[in-house]
Amino acid sequence: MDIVNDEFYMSLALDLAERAQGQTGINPVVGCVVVKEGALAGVGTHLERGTPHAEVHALNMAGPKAAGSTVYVTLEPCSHYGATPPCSERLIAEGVRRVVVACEDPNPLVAGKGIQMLRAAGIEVETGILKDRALRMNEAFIKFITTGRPFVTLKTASTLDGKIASKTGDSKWISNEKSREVVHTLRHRHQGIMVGVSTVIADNPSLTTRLGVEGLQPVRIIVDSSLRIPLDSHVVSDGLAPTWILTTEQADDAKRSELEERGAQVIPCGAGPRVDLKEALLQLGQKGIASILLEGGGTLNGSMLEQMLVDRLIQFIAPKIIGGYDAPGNYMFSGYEQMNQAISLTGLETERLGDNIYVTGIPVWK
Ligand code: AOF
Ligand code: ZN
Repeated sequence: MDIVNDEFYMSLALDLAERAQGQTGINPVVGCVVVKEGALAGVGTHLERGTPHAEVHALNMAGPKAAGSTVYVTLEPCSHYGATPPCSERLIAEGVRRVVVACEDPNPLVAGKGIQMLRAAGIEVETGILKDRALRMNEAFIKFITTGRPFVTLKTASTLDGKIASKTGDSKWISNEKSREVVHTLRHRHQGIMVGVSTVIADNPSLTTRLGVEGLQPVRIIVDSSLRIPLDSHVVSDGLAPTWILTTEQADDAKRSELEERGAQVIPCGAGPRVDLKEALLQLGQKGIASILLEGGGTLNGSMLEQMLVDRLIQFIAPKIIGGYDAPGNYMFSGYEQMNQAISLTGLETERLGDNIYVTGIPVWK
């Protein structure tokens, strides 16, 4: 049974924010709830970059009821002039009595100044209500706004013995239907999906979001050092979502033109011979990508891990053993000599999805 208190209203604000994950681009997801004399007076969500912030929608709905109200907001109200005027000024102008905030805005333009402005105007401010959930929801925004680089979630689906395909390359299907539905939800919530060209050659995936309802289509990002990608592959020819190909300055000009004629963007990252992955993430950040779902294969996963470029790891594990000395694994790299050098995960979360196991955690970079 829910108890009506600060957490009750903040969890509604967090639900509103969470439902908009994937649609705000490099902006955070933010929810806001206005409560006056024990009754809901306004609700709002930030919908899209460049459009009004959550507080504005909720205050507009509340109208004159905003005066003397309590406002719940999942992220510290902003203090800067961006695409819109500062929300803190608006809250002050409305005569709000109390503001409850889940977490501070890590944007250096805000970073505590919004809360200061509210307090200086005599508004009671409480912070930290359901903070962990609020931080988790905006983990990509937090990384992006503080580093300029996208948050990378590495996702794999493997057998119990850590294989992502059989020795002949068969991989349909390792995980169950429920796990695969979750993957489409993950795609919906990320701005880019990244794979290596070997995956495109082997599986010819379309890398689109397919949900029971309409989903968002992230940019398809292919790591392809020598532009081996077939011109008739789905990602180049189907036009269902933008396709960006990361390559090197050594890439063949003729192949590059052929890809561009078909609508793909070709982005050189470093002098070669391999794609400079650090440089790639920097360029993707500059192009407005704040979150990436890395879907393999094993070699690209391994390189990204080896270079400490992964921010979250998600693994779906199926209760199957396929064996095969040469069958590809989740994370292929030369590896470490000692167990104490192993990459370890913190903040572990697990869930049963039918007979599959979902595990996620954050790699600890020493
Ligand atoms: C809020 N409420 O709903 C959001 C906030 O480009 P702009 O003007 O939309 O500014 C984006 C920045 O504003 C973003 O980086 C973050 O600091 C804050 N987002 N703040 O008070 C909101 N979406
Ligand atoms: Zn704002």
